[in-house]
Amino acid sequence: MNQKFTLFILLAIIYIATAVGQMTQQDTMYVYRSAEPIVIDGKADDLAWADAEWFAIDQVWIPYNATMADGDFEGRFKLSWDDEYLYILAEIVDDMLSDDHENPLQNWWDDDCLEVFIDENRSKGGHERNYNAFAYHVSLFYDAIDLHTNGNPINLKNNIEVVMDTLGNNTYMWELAIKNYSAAFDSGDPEASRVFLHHDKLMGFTLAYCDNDQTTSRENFIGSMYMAQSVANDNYKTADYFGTVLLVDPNHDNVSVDEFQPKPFSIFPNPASNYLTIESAENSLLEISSIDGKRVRSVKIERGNISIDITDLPKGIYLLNLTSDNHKHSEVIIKR
Ligand SMILES: [Ca+2]
Ligand SMILES: [Ca+2]
Ligand SMILES: [Ca+2]
Ligand SMILES: [Ca+2]
Repeated sequence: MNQKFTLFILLAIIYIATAVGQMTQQDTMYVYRSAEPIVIDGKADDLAWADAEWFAIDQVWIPYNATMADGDFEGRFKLSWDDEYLYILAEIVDDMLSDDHENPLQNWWDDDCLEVFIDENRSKGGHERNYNAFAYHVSLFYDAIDLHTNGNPINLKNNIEVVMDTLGNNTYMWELAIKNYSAAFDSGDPEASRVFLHHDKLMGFTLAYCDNDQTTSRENFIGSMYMAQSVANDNYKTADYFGTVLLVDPNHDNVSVDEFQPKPFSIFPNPASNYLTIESAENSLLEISSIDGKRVRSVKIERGNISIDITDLPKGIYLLNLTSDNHKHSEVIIKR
């Protein structure tokens, strides 16, 4: 078999596997750059949406694995991106739209809302009282509620542009443009931590819907990722179970088959206080340097998982380098 044909078969198998199976933490969603800014109007007529793949919102997390009546809920979404935004197009069927709490900061999860989970740098780890990741509850009134560092809800609607259009037959088209921020996000000065997107970037992402049908509370919570029962409602506090998105620019120079493979290294949590976990698919050399260039760690690691004790490092910013025979990876890490 020639190489191209083998590759075709391989891609076909991957495609079929993703098309029929549930999305798991082992899968990667390839998300293609939009050649032009997407118009946020709840209409799917932008060029980028034409070819983008649908992903299902079909995992009932609450009550776990419950069967929902026909027409109660159906959801699917597409993703795209450019330097400025991650774009979402979500088609939602919901038999009753409901928002019982006039104050957007009260029981925000109990009203109908699209819940967008984003871990900008796919660091994984906790995000309940920090901005290592975001869990935007986007309401029917376009509020975007997440938890603030003090544990109280905060409306981050400025981070998101959203329009929901009614298509009829209880079907609604949500279109969103989302600005991205690092863990240093400060709602008082958001631009200081703004992150722009680029080819080859890995992000943590999951989309969900909180469905309330005029009963004053959420009856069903449905998401795009398979979740084990014990952690089915944990996405709002940890990014460990988010899905993986790989941003691809088809016009990028040297787009090769190799670049479509998942990254060989994963480092988390970031920021970290005591231990860094390195997941490495290859034997490699790990080096950590302080901001003034002083090397503070140099460790040969074998493929698999390894924990690095960083308890003794002063708080601050470090550069971590991983070098294997085939790959080189650099990442800024924050020691808390
Ligand atoms: Ca549009
Ligand atoms: Ca419903
Ligand atoms: Ca993160
Ligand atoms: Ca509803």
